[in-house]
Amino acid sequence: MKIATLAALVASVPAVSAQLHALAKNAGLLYFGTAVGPGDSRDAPYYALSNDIKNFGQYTPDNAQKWDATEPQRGRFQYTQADAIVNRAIANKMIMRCHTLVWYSQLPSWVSSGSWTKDTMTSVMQTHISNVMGHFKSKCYAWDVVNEALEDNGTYRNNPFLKALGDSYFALSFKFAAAADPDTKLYYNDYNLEYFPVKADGAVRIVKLVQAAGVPIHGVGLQAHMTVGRTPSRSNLTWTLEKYTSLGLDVAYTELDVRIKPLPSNSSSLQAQAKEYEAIVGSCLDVPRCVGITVWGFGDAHSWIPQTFPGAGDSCLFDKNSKPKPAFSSVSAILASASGKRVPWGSKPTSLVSATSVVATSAPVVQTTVVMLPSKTSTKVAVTSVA
Ligand code: 9MR
Repeated sequence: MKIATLAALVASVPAVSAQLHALAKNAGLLYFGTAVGPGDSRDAPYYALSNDIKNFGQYTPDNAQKWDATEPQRGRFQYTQADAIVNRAIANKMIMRCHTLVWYSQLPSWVSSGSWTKDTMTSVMQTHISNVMGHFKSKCYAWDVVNEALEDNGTYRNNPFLKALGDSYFALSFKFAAAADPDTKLYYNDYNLEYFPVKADGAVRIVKLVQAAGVPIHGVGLQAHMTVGRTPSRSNLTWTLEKYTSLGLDVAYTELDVRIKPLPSNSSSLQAQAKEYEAIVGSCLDVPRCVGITVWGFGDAHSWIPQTFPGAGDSCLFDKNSKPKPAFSSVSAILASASGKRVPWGSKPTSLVSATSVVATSAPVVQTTVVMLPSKTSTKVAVTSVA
């Protein structure tokens, strides 16, 4: 789409009446959500927006459910911060995506520096997963069970779990998770799957390992920490999402933001950003089993980007004063354009799930046929930065 056309589209959507979650639901998604954290309430306009279910129907805690927050010392579990977020979601009648259980980062030193055998690490993982998931049982629509287990070249990231257990830690994590809460959707979650086909295929390998072990896995979360000027096209993004739906899984964008560099942003970089947000949201709308979209914070004053990527920022849908940006309008417009055209996953007829003969029930989906996707050229984009 030409910039002029996009600008016309953007201008045609009155920001005040556009409400992301409401539009997403009308478009057949389960939710449009955001990450939330303890600092949110210090910014009144931001906090008010974050509690507005018409815009955000789903929360992910940014840090409160991570290992260092929930089990800082072995066997000592604490949930105060995470409970506050979950209670907010319940009060607002919002969906919770819960995040995350087995991850190399934000691990307390007793785990990262411990010396583990196969048996002791198995027991540590089982204790952690069953306590944390047990505490939030039946409150989480989905859990990111394993997070960021891949390097960008598709090899397994070295971490204490891999070191002790080899690649058996994937199936074990999902097995313990399924036992702790059989009614939640269990996800593998990672970044740069959108950029690097070799990394996306690494996630396929992990999914297949878990499936081959006879253990449930329900979804792949694509974090979508993107960079303006480098976001793949809508059709390439769709192609990546279909790698996972063809295995009988759901997909979701779980941590979306599109950072701008250099700063300050200007009207041209903000329009480019709007177009890239539109492509990402559009790709989710193109895939029947893409269940929802979560942004990793929605205001430029609250984003993690400037601290981690100096010189980059302005990555969100709202500016530093919680005013909607062109990207908010383009996302609203693309969601509005899909209104009524997409049947939500779960109630849609199986025929909509293309040739993958899957059983569409609320129970884990059983794949019965392997489908070869039409080959498409993927844009391999050179990125030097990682999320
Ligand atoms: O938003 C989180 C930030 O506050 C933390 O400092 C950071 C530390 O790793 O983690 C951020 O969240 C990450 C998420 O849990 C996993 N994907 C990448 C996110 C951004 O770093």
